Amino acid sequence: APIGVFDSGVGGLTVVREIMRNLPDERIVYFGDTARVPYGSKSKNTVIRYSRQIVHFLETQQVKAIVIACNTASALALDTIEKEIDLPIIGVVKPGAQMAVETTQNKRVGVIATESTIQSGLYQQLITEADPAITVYGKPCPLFVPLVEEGWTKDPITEEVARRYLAEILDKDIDTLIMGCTHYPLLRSLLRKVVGEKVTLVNPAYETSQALRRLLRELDLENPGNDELGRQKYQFFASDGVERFNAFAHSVLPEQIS
Ligand code: DGN
Repeated sequence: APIGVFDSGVGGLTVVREIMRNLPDERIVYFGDTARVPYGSKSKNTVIRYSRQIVHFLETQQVKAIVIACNTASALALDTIEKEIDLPIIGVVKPGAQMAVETTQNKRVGVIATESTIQSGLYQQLITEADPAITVYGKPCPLFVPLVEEGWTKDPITEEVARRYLAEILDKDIDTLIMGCTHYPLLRSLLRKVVGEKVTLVNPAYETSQALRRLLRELDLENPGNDELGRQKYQFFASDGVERFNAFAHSVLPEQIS
């Protein structure tokens, strides 16, 4: 059976990419809610309602586990949805928060994400629960999503935007920065330039692929990897704009999809 992965749109493909790379024997069914993106500025109730609908769709695809690739939906909807379904389900926030706790030496961690994710306080909460000595500095960076979708991941304009957004948290002398939104790992080299060499960048998409591997192993749900799936291996659904979705997918994923 496949892994169900969903996101508010195309950004969750950064999570798909990590699952493809790190769990190459697993099948994936992806749903991107491109008709209703962004989630980052919507209320908790709305994000829960949308997430619930998508989870029901994924259940009809006979998935064995679900990954909420969207940071906003992970922060706002996971705790509600996990009580409603029988399937194992994980989000991206917890794996990202855990890695930040393990990484920081000076106990000063920055989180950049959408407005809703920062406002939910979940990254902050999980980190300080794990280690109360850590201080977390959150900063919403709403302009990053459209800039990435425009393809401006190496553009001087995006770099200037990043400098403005990050000035405040870099002043706090953080040594670890969580890229807490699906799109931000695509800005990795630009962010590296802005934050310098001393700050470790945490990618929740990668950490989630590792958490998924542990979960599947624990529940004995790993795919043995001997079936011939061909094109069926990865399936993608979007609620609107399939052309645009494809174009973005081709720029993010390691292999061609249909
Ligand atoms: N996928 C969203 C997130 O990771 O928070 C970003 C896109 C959005 O819905 N604003």
